[in-house]
Amino acid sequence: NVLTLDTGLIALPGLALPYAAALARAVQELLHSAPWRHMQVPSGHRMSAAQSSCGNLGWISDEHGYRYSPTDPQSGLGWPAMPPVFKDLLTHIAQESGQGPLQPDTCLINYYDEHAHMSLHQDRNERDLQHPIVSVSLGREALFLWGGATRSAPVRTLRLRDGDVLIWWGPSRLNFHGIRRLEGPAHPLWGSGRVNLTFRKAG
Ligand code: MD5
Ligand code: FE
Repeated sequence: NVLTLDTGLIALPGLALPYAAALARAVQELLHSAPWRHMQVPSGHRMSAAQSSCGNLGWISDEHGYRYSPTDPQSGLGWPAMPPVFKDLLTHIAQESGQGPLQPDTCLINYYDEHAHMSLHQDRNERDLQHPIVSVSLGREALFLWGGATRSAPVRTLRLRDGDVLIWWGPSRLNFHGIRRLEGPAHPLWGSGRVNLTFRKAG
């Protein structure tokens, strides 16, 4: 079941549901070496969503700005490897979507509690913006803000549910987007929170 939401944006609702338990175990495991942290942004504020990363690179932010780093600044070590279940899921996503091959070198893991949000922004720290981005939603439902090529373009609100997979490329790749807030009932694995896995080829 592949839905076209926009030019360069498709959704595969619930595609990750069969992987939910294995994904939760893999996330909990990699948090032992790269725990959740609330990164500082150049304005000096800290993000309300907590983050971790795995793969050859990890997305980081500090007083100097946003970038990808081969090491976790908190440990000084490399990021945890991409867990096998992440790779299995990506293979499945590539098959079902016809997008691919997907060759991400990083997965950013965002954690939202009931107070967290992510303001409208563009993702432009990746070296080659031609590669698609894959997002996997786990846990509680979120209101996703889907804007346009400029900050002032109209913004639609989409609901991202447990197990939903979205793929962005081409004309949608630089669109403004964000998370307004979580909604709906608690989740059996993630409680009142939500986890988003964002797979990118950044290097
Ligand atoms: C989330 N994460 O649910 C959101 C949604 C982020 C981020 O936005 O940067 O961590 S993933 C939505 C997304 C990701 C990458 C590109 C685009 C949307 N896009 O080109 O619109 O935690
Ligand atoms: Fe983003």
